Amino acid sequence: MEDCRYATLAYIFSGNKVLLGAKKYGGAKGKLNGFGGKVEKDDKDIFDAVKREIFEETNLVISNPELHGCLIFNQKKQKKKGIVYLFLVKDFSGDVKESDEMSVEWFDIQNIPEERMWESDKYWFRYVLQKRKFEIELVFNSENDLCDEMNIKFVKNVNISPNV
Ligand code: 8OG
Repeated sequence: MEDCRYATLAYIFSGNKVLLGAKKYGGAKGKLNGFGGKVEKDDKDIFDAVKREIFEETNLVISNPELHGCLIFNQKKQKKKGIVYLFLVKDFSGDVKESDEMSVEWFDIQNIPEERMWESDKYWFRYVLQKRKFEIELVFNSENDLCDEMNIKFVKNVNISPNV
């Protein structure tokens, strides 16, 4: 069986704003992103996992996360795959508070500094704002910094791996 690492990633919307954060340390330090992280063994499913991560990283309690995307990351020289389930969130309560791990900031969706995001997000981030559902496979070179290939498919419903 393939060795996969499963994670979640959520974009929280309020009117014409989206909540983004930047990691405060590690390899992704300073990169603007949605909120999420590894699916843990105690999570019931990916929906439970994304709720937990959002609470940990933003202090918001969310409901009805909508599964809108699946990002499949492949590295050329490794068998290991990363699968990230992407969610849109409109229902939440509580006050946004930043964590030790990430900053939090609302951005106008017309005015997002995309140059502060991961390089390969340019292939799909616009579809998040358009609220389209998609599955995308990104193949990285051996240095794991450049995306050499990508395949995107728009879907009615995002497929969830039975192994997650
Ligand atoms: O727990 P951990 O720090 O590993 O979580 C990583 C988070 O980053 C998780 O929400 C999934 C997300 N993520 C990747 N790769 C990429 C990427 O290329 N672009 C974006 N926007 N997010 C990513 O793991």
